[in-house]
Amino acid sequence: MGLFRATIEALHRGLSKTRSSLASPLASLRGRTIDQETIDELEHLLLTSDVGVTTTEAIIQELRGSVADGALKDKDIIDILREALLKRLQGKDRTIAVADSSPTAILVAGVNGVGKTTSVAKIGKALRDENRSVLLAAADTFRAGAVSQLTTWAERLGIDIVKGEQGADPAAVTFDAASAAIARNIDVLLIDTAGRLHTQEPLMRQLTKIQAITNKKIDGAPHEVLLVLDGTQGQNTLIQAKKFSESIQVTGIFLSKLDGTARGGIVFAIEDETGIPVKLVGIGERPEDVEPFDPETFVDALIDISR
Ligand SMILES: Nc1nc2c(ncn2[C@@H]2O[C@H](COP(=O)(O)OP(=O)(O)O)[C@@H](O)[C@H]2O)c(=O)[nH]1
Ligand SMILES: [Mg+2]
Repeated sequence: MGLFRATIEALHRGLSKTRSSLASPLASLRGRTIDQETIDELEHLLLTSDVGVTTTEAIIQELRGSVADGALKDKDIIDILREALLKRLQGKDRTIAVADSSPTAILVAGVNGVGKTTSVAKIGKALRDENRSVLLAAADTFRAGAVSQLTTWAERLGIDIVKGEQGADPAAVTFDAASAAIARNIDVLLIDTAGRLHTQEPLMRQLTKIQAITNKKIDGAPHEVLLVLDGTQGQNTLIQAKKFSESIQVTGIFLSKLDGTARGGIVFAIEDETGIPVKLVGIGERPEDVEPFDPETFVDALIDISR
């Protein structure tokens, strides 16, 4: 789905905190002879930027070999790192899946407060801006105020919504919304769900049920199951990704709040540890603050290649 356009300016703004943790110290390594000592410093830098042990070790090990071979003598440390980081992110399908025949159903899940509802609004707006018809399903019937929060977004964005009473069965709301999506010939159905902890067994089962109901109503649905992870939560997100994957088949990650963290490096840890591609990133609270995750744009913004 040619959904989103990545703009380096927007990401650059959003990632300003991450950049201060990674790019500034990185800049001080610039111009230095790349020897084992420089590599040591780079290793420390990557580890403190939440890039994670797996990615850091993989990159550092390769670089040590190249230093020993004398292959890096005349190279710029930034170019080398850029190449190494990009290599880690290559070969993943980051497109948003689309149904052969409408509607496409996108299920959005995650723990409390990570930005699920906001992300649903963001995706809804992006789709609507491309003249696609969108329907929201307010399947978070658990938390007080959740339905009205999504309803407010729907009204602001001029998007239709299907909802139930607070406390209603979210699977029933999903069923109604899927039926409406078919009846109204909607392009994309976006299903917002309640936040839940992976320790809350009944709630996790409910999510499995929502997924199953969607599939029963719409062929091949949900076409995307996006897990929203909060970029400010660091290593905690890894546990969430693993646990949710045990209940539902997560097809992509929406990494929210990248504007609020100095830990953009978490993208590498998430992909290395879970194998799930980051597909979209949230860089603010406004509905337009969403970007597709494009490795090149992201790495350039992260290490500030353009300045
Ligand atoms: N800075 C920032 N805040 C965000 C982002 N996405 C969501 N939020 C905020 O996070 C809070 C929780 O969002 P909400 O969508 O209600 O989370 P939910 O409980 O997962 O549905 C709200 O204050 C949002 O405005 C983001 O990308 N950046
Ligand atoms: Mg919500």
